[in-house]
Amino acid sequence: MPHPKTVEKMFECAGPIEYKLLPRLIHVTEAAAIAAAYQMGRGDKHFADQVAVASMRRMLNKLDMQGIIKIGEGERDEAPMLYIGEEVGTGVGDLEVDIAVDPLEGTNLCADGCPGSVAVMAMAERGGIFHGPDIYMDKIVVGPDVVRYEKEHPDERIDLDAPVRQNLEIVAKALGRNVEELVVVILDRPRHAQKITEIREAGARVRLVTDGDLMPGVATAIRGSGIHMVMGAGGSGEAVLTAAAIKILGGKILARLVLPSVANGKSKEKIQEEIEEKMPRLENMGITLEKLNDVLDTERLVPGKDVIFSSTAVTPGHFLRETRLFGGGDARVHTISMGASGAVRFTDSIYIKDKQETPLYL
Ligand code: VTB
Repeated sequence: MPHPKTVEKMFECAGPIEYKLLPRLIHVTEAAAIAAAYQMGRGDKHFADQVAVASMRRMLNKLDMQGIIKIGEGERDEAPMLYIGEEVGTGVGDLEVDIAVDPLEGTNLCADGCPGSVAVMAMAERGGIFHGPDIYMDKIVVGPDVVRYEKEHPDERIDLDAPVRQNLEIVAKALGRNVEELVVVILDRPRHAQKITEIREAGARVRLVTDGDLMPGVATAIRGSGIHMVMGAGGSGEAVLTAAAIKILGGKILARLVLPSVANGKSKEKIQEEIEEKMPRLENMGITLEKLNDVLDTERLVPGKDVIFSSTAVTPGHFLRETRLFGGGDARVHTISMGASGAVRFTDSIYIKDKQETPLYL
């Protein structure tokens, strides 16, 4: 179907989740971001996460839906709430919704008052979000220009197993740039030392981030963000959330599950320990040791049709302004939200407490 040209047609295209829940989803991530912003820079990442989780959970439970958390805070962070499998929503109505959530992506960044922490959530119809374990995913994320280029040049495709240089050359051609002009975001971890060297040797520029490679993934689909590609292994939940946004924006992610002990080059014993600890759970999800190596593309990670996504910055973002707090509980938040119909919003919202007292600035 050709892309609808008018707002009216787009309105008709929106599925029930986008139509009914996207306006609410924005409030969910904004509430969590404001809660976290009060804990910014206080050095307590667990508490910052906890208030964001609690806020999100309260907001989710006000929504008329039968929601299930598919990607949550269950295993890796051992946070008390919004765990995988948790049911949320009032249960009223017939909207059956799968949810991926990271109430505070970049907890360290928030606790340290550093750029890059966000509250983020995605939703889709039942079965529309990858049901996977909270381990790592190795991944490559690129924007829509690369997808278009691949369609025009079927022999030149981004490949998770191809040499770094080859992938960079495809991205450069797709963007009409030289490899030297590309910026690749990658988590600053010893496990990425080799990849970082290869990116640099190929001539591209690297932006290392100490945490939070989810929003840089989204940024690959936004011209002017200065980010052209994301690579490397990070949280699998973060990768699925990236996939939700990148699917809506027409970009692409390729990912592969990997056990943290393997990615981080731990000893044979440690790897064996992790296999014994995690594989039974993984097998319950239909992921055997062989399947662990499957390449998961955007469609596998987020097969949903009625997908929505919202992210609100807590601290300054790659393309979002931070949450700002004023007197007496007033707050100003910057959010990117979007739905499968193609409606993408950057919203600058002000929550005023006292209408007479609060000055409103442009
Ligand atoms: C990444 C990053 C996250 O965890 O997922 C990372 O995107 C996982 O890697 O922001 P490490 O175990 O090496 O930290 C975060 O940094 C936090 O969830």
